[in-house]
Amino acid sequence: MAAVPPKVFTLVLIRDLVKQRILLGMKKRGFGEGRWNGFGGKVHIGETIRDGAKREVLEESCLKLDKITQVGRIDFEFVGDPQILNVHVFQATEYQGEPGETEEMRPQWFGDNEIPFSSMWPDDVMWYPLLLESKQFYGYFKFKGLDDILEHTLKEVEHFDDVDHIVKDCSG
Ligand code: 6U4
Repeated sequence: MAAVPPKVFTLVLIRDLVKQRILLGMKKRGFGEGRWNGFGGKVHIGETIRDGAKREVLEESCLKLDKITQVGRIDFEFVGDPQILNVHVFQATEYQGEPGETEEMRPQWFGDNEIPFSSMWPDDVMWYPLLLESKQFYGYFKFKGLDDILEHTLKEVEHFDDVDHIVKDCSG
């Protein structure tokens, strides 16, 4: 049987390095509903991963980003689902506009020391420390359901695969 190609996603964390705070959104619907998370979603065919990330931020938080930097790559596996999620994690420290609530997300700033991990995906408490220390990382998390992590790996990396090529199919 042919392997199921992974699905490519983005996740963007907007950080205010001066005020030492991070912008998260309360996911109001869909995958991850009821959890605080960065902004992002599926990359569309015909756009680059980087452009897909900026598009999702605009759609979900009303903020326009110019420069975003990749800080992480995380692969998620869910028991019983053969399709792996490849999530490209970016950071932005500058933006245009003001955060605004949308149909999908309700944005809110949190101090770097007050991140609401108990209302977030359970992997986040493991890798946010690397993000906050400006380290680049690769993670793999195997979930059972939406709450239990059965296995994981997390390591620092030097570089990432290209995120500026046009995505030609759902697997990037
Ligand atoms: P639709 O409903 O088609 O608009 P779309 O906005 O394209 O969906 P969405 O919102 O379902 O995609 O994307 C899921 C988001 O959740 C992505 O930003 C990746 C992120 N995500 C998925 N699993 C995660 C996890 N375990 N931890 C985490 N973020 C996760 O921090």
